[in-house]
Amino acid sequence: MENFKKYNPPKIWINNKENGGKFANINRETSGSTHEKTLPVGKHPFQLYSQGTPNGVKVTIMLEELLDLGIKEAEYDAWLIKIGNGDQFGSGFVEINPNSKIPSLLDKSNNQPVRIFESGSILLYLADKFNKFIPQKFEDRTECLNWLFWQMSSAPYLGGGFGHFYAYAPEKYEYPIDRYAMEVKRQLDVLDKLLFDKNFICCEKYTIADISIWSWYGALVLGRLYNAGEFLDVKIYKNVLRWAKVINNRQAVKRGIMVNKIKGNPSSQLHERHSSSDFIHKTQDKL
Ligand SMILES: N[C@@H](CCC(=O)N[C@@H](CS)C(=O)NCC(=O)O)C(=O)O
Repeated sequence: MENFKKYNPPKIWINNKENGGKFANINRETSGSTHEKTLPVGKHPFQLYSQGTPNGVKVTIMLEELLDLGIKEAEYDAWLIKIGNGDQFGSGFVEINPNSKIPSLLDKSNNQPVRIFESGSILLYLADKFNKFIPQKFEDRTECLNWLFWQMSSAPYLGGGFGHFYAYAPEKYEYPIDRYAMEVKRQLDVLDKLLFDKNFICCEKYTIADISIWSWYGALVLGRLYNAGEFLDVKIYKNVLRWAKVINNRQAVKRGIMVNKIKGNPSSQLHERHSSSDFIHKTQDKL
């Protein structure tokens, strides 16, 4: 293993060095806020504090889908939390999510505002609240939740594992890239087999399972994540690709992926969203 630095762990790990990784300046081993910062609050029932990452877009896609069904109660203000600047460690954000990760949502439509964090929990909350994008039959709901939980536990291998070592680590190391590439390809194979004779992840309906899985694995096969499409040879996952393209064509998805986006073509970025008219003059990034 020539290109892998040898490391003898000390008895007790101490954070005493700059590791040079992309997020080294914001990573800490302690939780809690680093500075006082009140969060802005708009006029809509939902206040979203997020950035347009794969976890972030799950929520904006879901809210835009609900609005496309004519559900006005799903109107929202989306505020940008720049995680690269450490906004997730502001006191107001930590009150909503003590784990300091985007996305985080506040539902002001009740007497007592409700905080919701963890993208899977947010999707489930919105699906249950409006009875949409989740099967009603108990057995079907369970199958939908199987895949929602599958996504929540699988994506850290794709993002925190593969993406980190392939795209963000200061140097490329064969051992972790091999380990996580293998696992990500296995996950893609799981999905490809599942979608062989299906249009959607579960119960022949578009649900929160599709939204959550598309935001990571759909983005990956469409070549939008880590520039890794060729490396992972994603074109062999034909069923995943077919499914990803169908979802990519939904109007709510086209809008959802622009919200809180800070990368790519500037005209595809909507840093804050307060009204459906904010999308006018915006264009989706090309595949
Ligand atoms: N399991 C969480 C993961 C959220 C997460 O890792 N968010 C990332 C962006 S995709 C983040 O906020 N990173 C900032 C940090 O780690 O400080 C979820 O699905 O909501």
